Amino acid sequence: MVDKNIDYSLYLITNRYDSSDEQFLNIVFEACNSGVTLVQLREKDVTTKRYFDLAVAVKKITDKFKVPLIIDDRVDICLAVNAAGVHIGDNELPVKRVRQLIGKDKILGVSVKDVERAKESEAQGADYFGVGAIYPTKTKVITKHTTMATLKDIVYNVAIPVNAIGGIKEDNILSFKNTGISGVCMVSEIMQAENVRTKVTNCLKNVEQLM
Ligand code: TZP
Repeated sequence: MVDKNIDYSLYLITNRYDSSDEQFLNIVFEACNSGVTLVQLREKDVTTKRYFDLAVAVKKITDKFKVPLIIDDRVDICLAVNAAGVHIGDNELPVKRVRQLIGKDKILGVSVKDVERAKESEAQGADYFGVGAIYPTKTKVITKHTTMATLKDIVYNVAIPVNAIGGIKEDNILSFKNTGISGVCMVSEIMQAENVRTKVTNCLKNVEQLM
């Protein structure tokens, strides 16, 4: 059984950019070794086999550090590697169906951009939300800007953890003070850091001030 008492505070979402698999896995290793609290493997445009192989390799690392692994979009990959959970966006299976497929013990994350969808997704079995993009991002993603006011509104209207995403950097983490979020999700700030250990350590210090 998966422990659902998850620490969302520093949530790393992966992107491989142009790195080799070895370089990519080294970054994930270093990030986990430095204290990220949750990892999401996020792959677009890869074959099922490639996604599975990457998930197996990443899970070896996350397991070593006892960091839960979430798989983006793909329920089948989540189940195949026995990941802690899956994260879905707007154009995926309905939240209720995903919950039925993964069972009650796995974590189900959902991207939401307004209170209405948040309430509906919560009722259908979501465990946490990712809300954004709060700040402009260069990471390849189909998203739209979400205001701090909307973020706070969602936090206020749901009982489950809400995490901010989009353009979050070491230097703007403190702007989330008093928003009530449970964590910050970061892609490029960590995956492209010159020194992953220093970056994660500094981000953790800032995140601690939010909680
Ligand atoms: N969803 C909303 S913004 C985003 C995702 C996956 C990308 C965030 O990337 P970065 O590099 O942390 O801005």
